[in-house]
Amino acid sequence: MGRLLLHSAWRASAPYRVRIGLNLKGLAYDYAPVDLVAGQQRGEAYGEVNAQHLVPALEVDGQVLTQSLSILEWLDETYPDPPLLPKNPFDRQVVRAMSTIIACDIHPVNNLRILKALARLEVGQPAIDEWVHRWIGEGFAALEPMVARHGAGFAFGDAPTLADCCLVPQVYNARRFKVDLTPFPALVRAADMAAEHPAIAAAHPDNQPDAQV
Ligand SMILES: N[C@@H](CCC(=O)N[C@@H](CS)C(=O)NCC(=O)O)C(=O)O
Repeated sequence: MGRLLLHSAWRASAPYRVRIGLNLKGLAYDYAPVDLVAGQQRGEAYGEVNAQHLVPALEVDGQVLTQSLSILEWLDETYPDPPLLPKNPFDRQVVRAMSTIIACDIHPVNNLRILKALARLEVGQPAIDEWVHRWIGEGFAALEPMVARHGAGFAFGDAPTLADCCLVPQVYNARRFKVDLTPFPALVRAADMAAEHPAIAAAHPDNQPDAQV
């Protein structure tokens, strides 16, 4: 495999997931920052990369892959070691269910474009904050017993999986929006432990070339 180029934004959680996956696989990649605050993702140039105008996009020898979960599955199929999914089909299903609670049910309703659309409808900041807290809270309430049951250090078992690729960025995001995480001790413990893994720590927003800290 030749050059990997990740179109990313330092604080955005979907590219953060892919950075974790790339680092866990030990893959070197080039980094193309997309300034979401300035709206660079909506420009014509980035539209040529990803017609959905969202990050991440991963260029592999000039071929463009989009959608963080399917990029992570592609990574796992192409570079099976270390695996991002357990071997047993029921276990794989649980890890995918944990991941999709975050990637399909929490994240899409709190994405930048949704919050901007709410603001355009003249929804005030306190109501927007309530919106974000509600959907993260509902998703985490479902995830907490799953992590408590299946986690053994990491979100599922004792090694990083696809679930950690999704959980670590979502907990980072929840803290950024000052969500009260005390009702979710198992989930927070798993995310904080995963965040210390060197490959996952290297993917942290503050460690990206476009970080503004
Ligand atoms: N389902 C997509 C979501 C991608 C996505 O929403 N990315 C956000 C950043 S986390 C984005 O590019 N937002 C730009 C915007 O809302 O304008 C994936 O998992 O890749």
